[in-house]
Amino acid sequence: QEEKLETKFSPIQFNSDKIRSDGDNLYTKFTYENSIVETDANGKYTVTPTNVDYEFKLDLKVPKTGLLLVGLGGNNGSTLVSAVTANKHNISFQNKEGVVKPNYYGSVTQSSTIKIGIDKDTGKDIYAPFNNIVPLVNPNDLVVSGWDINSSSLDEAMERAKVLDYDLQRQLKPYLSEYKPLKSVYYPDFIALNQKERADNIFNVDKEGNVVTNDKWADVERIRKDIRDFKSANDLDKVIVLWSANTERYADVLANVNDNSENLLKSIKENHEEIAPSTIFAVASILENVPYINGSPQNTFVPGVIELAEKYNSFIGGDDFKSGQTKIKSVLAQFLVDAGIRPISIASYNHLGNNDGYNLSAPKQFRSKEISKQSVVDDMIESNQILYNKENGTTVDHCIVIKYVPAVGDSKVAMDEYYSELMLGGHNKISIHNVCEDSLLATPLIIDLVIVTEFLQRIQYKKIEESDEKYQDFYAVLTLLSYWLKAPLSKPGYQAINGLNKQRQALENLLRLLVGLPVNNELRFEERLL
Ligand code: NAI
Ligand code: DG6
Repeated sequence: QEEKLETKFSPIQFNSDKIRSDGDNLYTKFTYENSIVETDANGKYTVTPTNVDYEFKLDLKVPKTGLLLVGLGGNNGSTLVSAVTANKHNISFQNKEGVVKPNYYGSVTQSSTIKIGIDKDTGKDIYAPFNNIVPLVNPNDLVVSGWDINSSSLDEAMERAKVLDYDLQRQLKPYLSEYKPLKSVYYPDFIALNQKERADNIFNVDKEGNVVTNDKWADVERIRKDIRDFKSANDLDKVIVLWSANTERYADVLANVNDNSENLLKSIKENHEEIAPSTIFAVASILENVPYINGSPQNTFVPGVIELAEKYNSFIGGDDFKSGQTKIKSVLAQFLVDAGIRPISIASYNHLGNNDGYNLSAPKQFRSKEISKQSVVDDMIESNQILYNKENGTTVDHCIVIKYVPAVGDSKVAMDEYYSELMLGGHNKISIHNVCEDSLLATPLIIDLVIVTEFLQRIQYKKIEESDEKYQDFYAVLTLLSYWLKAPLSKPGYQAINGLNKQRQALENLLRLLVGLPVNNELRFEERLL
């Protein structure tokens, strides 16, 4: 039995004999329990419980962290800088309902709690703030900058976005006017043609100001330099790059082009047409060993990019923020299937009037979004062979419609109909009308993605029984970010997990195990056994 540790890293005292600290790091012993299933030729399962002993090492020092947003001048970008500024400077404002204090509602790390145990006397569940368990970056301390193909300063971008109440915009204006997006890479073929007039802040232009796409390696080098300059100018320990720019069309995945890391680098140097701006940003980030997160649906993470991230052990995560309609779907569809009810069709419509909607009104960009919105129920269907099988069918009719309606601006309207089969030929229809204030839902996700990515960089592990004493980092594809993403990128060969509750459980249990608590269960023997 090891000595009890005084937990200075948290306001909570964790009395676990599984943890120790040398002041700089927290070391935790954890037994990972699972069960391995073997299926024989007749489909019979044999299940064997397994356990593996690990030691985790968490660096307790919270680093000075910078965030570089691609698409800084967009609705999400300007709302993110507004949120951080309002919270940092404690800017309250007046709306028609009274005074509103700044907050980070919608952020799991800042505004949610996790269960830490049950009360000693009453047995009642006790919850603590998510960010009280282990040291995490405070979003107020993030240094934010980024690129945009549009030159507007962020006060102008905030006004253009029409997301925030006027009284808040008025107070934020002097702060936001200080933010000017860096010049960016623009390859017109990848985003909608209707974005062309916005593109006045580009570095890949010739002397006459015409866009050139014939030196893509120079574009990588330029972004790499921007990352390094930002880091040194702000004296940062870490930088994270996150794509919140327009949705691009899918890039074709081609043999000898982007199918492995070597071909990918060669194709960039040869200015191949399937190299997108987002590829340039992802590759630059990986080569700088800076995490890169994709908040949009395009397939930036082609096999060559994933392999490059693996080689450099540089973190990547994506795709596409899961903010409103899809977040509800990742709860509701899971609920229906887990309840033994058989969804037959899901029809999802939405209309929105912001620049994202304008870009998505072009067919190729819509297609990227359609793919990411559609994939969200795949694993749930596959999990239940009583409901989905050869006889009944193995799919749900899943229809995605997005329309651009300028009048509704950033207040996206999402309407869904879930049509399901019940017992003995019965049917159930659930209709949802959901007004998503898009950027106010998406911005807290950006904060969480950044804070959790930084945190994951501070965790290392080793298997206890192995003689090799070296601690390792997590695998390069950060599937622990999937809670916030519509089409979670997974390790090649593994299936994406879409259910929101499963995604959240993984995060909670990671925090719990690091402080020496058992993984969460709801067995509640205190009340259920005599
Ligand atoms: P937006 O259209 O307001 O902002 C995008 C910004 O990216 C624009 O300012 C544009 O000028 C800039 N941009 C385009 N190409 C660029 C490049 N190559 N380099 C640098 N900047 C570039 O869009 P919004 O609402 O901020 O959304 C951003 C992205 O996030 C979109 O792809 C959207 O589909 C995705 N998303 C948004 C969600 C939301 O709820 N707001 C949820 C899920 C995904
Ligand atoms: C229309 O679907 C625009 C999109 O960018 C969405 O607003 C965004 O992808 C959020 O999607 P969801 O399905 O999580 O509300």
